[in-house]
Amino acid sequence: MTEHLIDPGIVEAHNRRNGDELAQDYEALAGTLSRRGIDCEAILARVSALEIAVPSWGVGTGGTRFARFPGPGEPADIFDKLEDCAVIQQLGRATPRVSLHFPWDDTAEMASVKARGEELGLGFDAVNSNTFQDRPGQKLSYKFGSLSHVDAEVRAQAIAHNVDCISRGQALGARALTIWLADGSNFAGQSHLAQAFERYVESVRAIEAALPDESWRLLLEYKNFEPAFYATVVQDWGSCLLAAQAVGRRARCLVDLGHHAPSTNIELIVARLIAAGKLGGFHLNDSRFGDDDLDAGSVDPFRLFLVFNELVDAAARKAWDEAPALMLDQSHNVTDPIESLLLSADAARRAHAQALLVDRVQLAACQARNDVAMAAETLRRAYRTDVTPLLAEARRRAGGAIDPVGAYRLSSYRKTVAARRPQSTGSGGGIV
Ligand code: RM4
Ligand code: MN
Ligand code: MN
Repeated sequence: MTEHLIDPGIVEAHNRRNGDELAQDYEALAGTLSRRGIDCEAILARVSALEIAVPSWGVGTGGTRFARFPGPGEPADIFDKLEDCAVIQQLGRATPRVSLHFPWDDTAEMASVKARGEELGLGFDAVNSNTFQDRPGQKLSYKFGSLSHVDAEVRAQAIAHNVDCISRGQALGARALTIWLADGSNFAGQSHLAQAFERYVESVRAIEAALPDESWRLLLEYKNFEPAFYATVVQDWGSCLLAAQAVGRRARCLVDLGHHAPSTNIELIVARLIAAGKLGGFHLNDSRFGDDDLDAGSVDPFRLFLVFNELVDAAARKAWDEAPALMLDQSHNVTDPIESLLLSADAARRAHAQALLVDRVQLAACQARNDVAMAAETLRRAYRTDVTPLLAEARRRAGGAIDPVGAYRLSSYRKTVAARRPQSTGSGGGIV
């Protein structure tokens, strides 16, 4: 029996109050879709099956390089974080797994973390390594890089950390390791551009060789800049693809939506990675300038839709051996992280639902006759459809809340945990 941290009676009462209105809205939507030849129930089933992992670091308040302003009741350790993630799953029913980051989350035995996850109805997604910071007592510094460092001993230490992350992941029942590498240079001439990349690939090969079995994935992130502003070792999808291809079948590229220059056509990158058989996963978020880590779909929901449109199209064409893993990767600086994650999971499912509504036969016909206006309109028509009742109905049927943020506020969960969790201090900057 799953332990619920919010009294199910609160969710039930809230759903009762909103139930009649939802039933009417859902019926109206089903009618609209049926006129278009779309079975609303079939879309609902597909949307309900879409699972998005949440990052353990996302439930804490993030910050900028300048400051962090923590809210009340911040999680202090991995067990607090699991509780907040369980609340998100209880209300939203879209996020059944948590992604851990090491060493940030290695404050406890993995067996007890796994057991607590089970009690709360949570599983574990990809584990994340961290060689972008030094930890207290660490033998060698990552100041000048880690997996691509000029010194083989530093590289060996970074490889060993990643291998340790894999065994932690194994203990949790995870099946993937995600590597985001901060390595690079801040000055022209600081490092040898070609050799740094070769060293990185060689290190990743050693990590890949430590994966437990064929079902495991090694997800490689790329990022255009920061903290290496002159030249990042894995700075774009091209470098990432080269690395994934050099390393082998289990290595795949991970597209973090925020890791691109503004106005980059990310859906085109997605299409290319699918064609190469190397799209392993996503870190969903939104951004204005760079790795802002804003809530998914909060700035440009149309772009999120266009990304999902590629995924739905690829699934329909059976263009991949497995669907990419989805995760949120956001920094919540001015909102309650639980609310942001609930709304972001909803945004992802919304984009997926809208993409499922695209009339692909009509789109293909428009493309074949170069009917540009109607091709674009075919996409926009799907995007304009308000699928809110479908998302709410999916949650309700799964035992979640019709309006998850409304139910969350009613529950006073934040106030309750703030009474027993020590107040976190805001001093010092920090990215997450
Ligand atoms: C990076 C990257 C990684 C995340 C860290 C915290 O920019 O997105 O996925 O682990 O931030
Ligand atoms: Mn990321
Ligand atoms: Mn990032």
